[in-house]
Amino acid sequence: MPEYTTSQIRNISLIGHSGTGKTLLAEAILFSTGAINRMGSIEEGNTVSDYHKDEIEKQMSINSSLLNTIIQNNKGEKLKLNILDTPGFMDFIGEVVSSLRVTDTSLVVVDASKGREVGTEISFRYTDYYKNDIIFVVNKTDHENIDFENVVSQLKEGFGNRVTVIQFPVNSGGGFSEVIDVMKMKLLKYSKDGKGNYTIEDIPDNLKAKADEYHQAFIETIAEEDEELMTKYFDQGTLSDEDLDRGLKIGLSKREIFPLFCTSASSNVGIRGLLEFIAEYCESLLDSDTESGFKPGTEDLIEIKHDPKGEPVMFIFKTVSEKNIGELSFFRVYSGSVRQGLDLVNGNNGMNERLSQLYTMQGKDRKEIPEVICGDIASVVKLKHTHTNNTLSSKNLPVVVKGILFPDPNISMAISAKNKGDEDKLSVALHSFHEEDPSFSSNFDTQTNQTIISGQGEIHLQTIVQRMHNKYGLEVDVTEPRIPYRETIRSTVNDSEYKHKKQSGGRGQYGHVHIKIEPLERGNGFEFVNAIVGGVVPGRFIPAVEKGIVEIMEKGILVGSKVVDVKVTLFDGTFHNVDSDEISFKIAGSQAFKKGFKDASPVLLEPIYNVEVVFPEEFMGAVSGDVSSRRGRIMGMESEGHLQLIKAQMPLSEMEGYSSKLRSLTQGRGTYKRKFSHYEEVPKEIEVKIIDNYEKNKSEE
Ligand SMILES: Nc1nc2c(ncn2[C@@H]2O[C@H](COP(=O)(O)OP(=O)(O)OP(=O)(O)O)[C@@H](O)[C@H]2O)c(=O)[nH]1
Ligand SMILES: [Mg+2]
Repeated sequence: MPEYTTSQIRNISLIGHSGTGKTLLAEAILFSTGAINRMGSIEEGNTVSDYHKDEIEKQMSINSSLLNTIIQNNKGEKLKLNILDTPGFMDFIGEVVSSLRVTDTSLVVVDASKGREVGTEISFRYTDYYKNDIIFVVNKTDHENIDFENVVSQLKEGFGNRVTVIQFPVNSGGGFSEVIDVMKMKLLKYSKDGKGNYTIEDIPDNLKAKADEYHQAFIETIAEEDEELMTKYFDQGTLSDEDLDRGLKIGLSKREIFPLFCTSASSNVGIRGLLEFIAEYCESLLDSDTESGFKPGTEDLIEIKHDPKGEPVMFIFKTVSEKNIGELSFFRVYSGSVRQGLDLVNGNNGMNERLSQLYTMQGKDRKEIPEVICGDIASVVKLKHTHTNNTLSSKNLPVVVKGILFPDPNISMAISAKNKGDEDKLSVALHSFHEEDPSFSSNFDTQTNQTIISGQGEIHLQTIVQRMHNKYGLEVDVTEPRIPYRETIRSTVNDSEYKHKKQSGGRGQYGHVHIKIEPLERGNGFEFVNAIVGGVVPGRFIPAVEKGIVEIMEKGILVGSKVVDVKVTLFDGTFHNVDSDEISFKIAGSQAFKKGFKDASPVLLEPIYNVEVVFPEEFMGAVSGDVSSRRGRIMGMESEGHLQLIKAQMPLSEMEGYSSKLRSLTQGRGTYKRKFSHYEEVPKEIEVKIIDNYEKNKSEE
């Protein structure tokens, strides 16, 4: 049995803008609590969390890592703290959202010298969906020239007055070592040896007024939570410690208060105070009653009680394929407990699954454990039929709990193996990367005959290509995908005739048709009408005529792209008793179509995407100018805090390299999403160029 119970487990995620110090903070937490006996550093590439080769090379997190340690609350009770350290670079947002799904509290880490950044805002936005409790951690308080109060007001501006200072720095800058706790109303003096211990002293006179002000603001935030507290506050001018404790817990869980701490991960200052707060006030799974789920295959809601003695229910939030052991699935238990050898059912696909070895994780290090209890996070090897976002549960209680909402991909590239013999390997690799990271996907585009990979940004795709090389020895070419143009017509041709006749000894070939070709409304595809009377084309050849037309439409006429939105009426023809056959009528149909199509004012259609661009407002001119230069139409603008949102429609053919352009225009702070909307005619002067190019390439081949 583990030495802790469900009420003694806390799960937190570290989120926020890249480079704010999440990974080093995690390292400092492990070190301060004795889980490791030496602090690693990002520069030396030896932190517990950033252990992958590419993370060490790039000195940034790419995957979320699971860590754990023991903390203690005021009563001396030992709690297990699970930590998910997530990457801040937005290309890896998939790792963030999956971590939010299984943690109750998120520490939003902010760089004291930079304040609120775009990654602060984006990661925070996702916590809204998963309803994580929030603690702000202003890290790097040891930087010179920081303006703590300005950082606090930026955070309040972005996230409201719920942002409430609990600890503020006394001596920010190089020698940072002292903070004032405005709940305890004490000065905490941290040791300078990096061990992270502190001694308690009274608040010096010159800081009393400031401490009082923050203290008062804290009490008022709590009092605002409900009427009873407000009345007490008005009557007594303050709140009792019990009321504050209770109000704080409720406020945290209702996201009505976002406590704020200041730390220096590199010198281990402020961390212990933060951990004491987490131990005292953060939720365990038992503080929320149930987990919402569905009866498999239906939309019938099931509420699963967070009951340590209940039927086992576990949710897989992450899959990693490790070199020596194969697939490792990370999960959280939401009810009951699970052990090795337990038989469960996968609610998503109905398959049975028996659990193999279970592990608790410290970065890359695994320790085998016999049991994982309700609320805890751990990993299991070699699940046969179970993937990220699946629920495994007791056969007595088949269920699918609310899954992770992975963001849609916003960039696509075409990929091919350099070595033709590697194509199977490539497809295995693509499948496995999607398993590991559902924010990445791949598909074969039959229109353009290309394998397309899609993800959250250029770096995301580059990282995956690099991993393919490292793990599978795969050499690949990555190029911009071909644009899936379409072809259609604008006018009607009443009579297009073609006679296919061949007399070359023996039996000849004969097929002869008259067709009418007319445009259909956009999106209506193809319609074929048989208007033959008197059997001038015998019934048995009519499907062949249609087939010939469909085939040539698939192949395309102008630039080899599919023809759409046309109606064809077969209304006349002739046949030969001996020579007519299906092939002849197929040829006649396709040639009559080709001829008529060229006379029916053919045009090219291009895919138009709905694009949403989010960026700080100071880049408005640059971003909107760029959208227009890409033939984009701005459909609307909204602002959210100091962020600007542009909604536009843009042709796919103009979006080449858009994400890197947007980054360079906005100092890395702009992001965008895109989704296919519809097809539209290509402007004439551009169409001419596309057709010329196509002809040129064809004659070269
Ligand atoms: N001076 C100072 N440097 C810090 C502190 N915390 C982190 N750093 C440095 O800041 C850089 C980024 O730290 P990381 O811990 O990798 O930041 P991160 O938030 O995990 O970054 P991503 O994984 O890219 O999101 C490294 O060079 C750290 O050594 C701190 O408190 N003070
Ligand atoms: Mg990191």
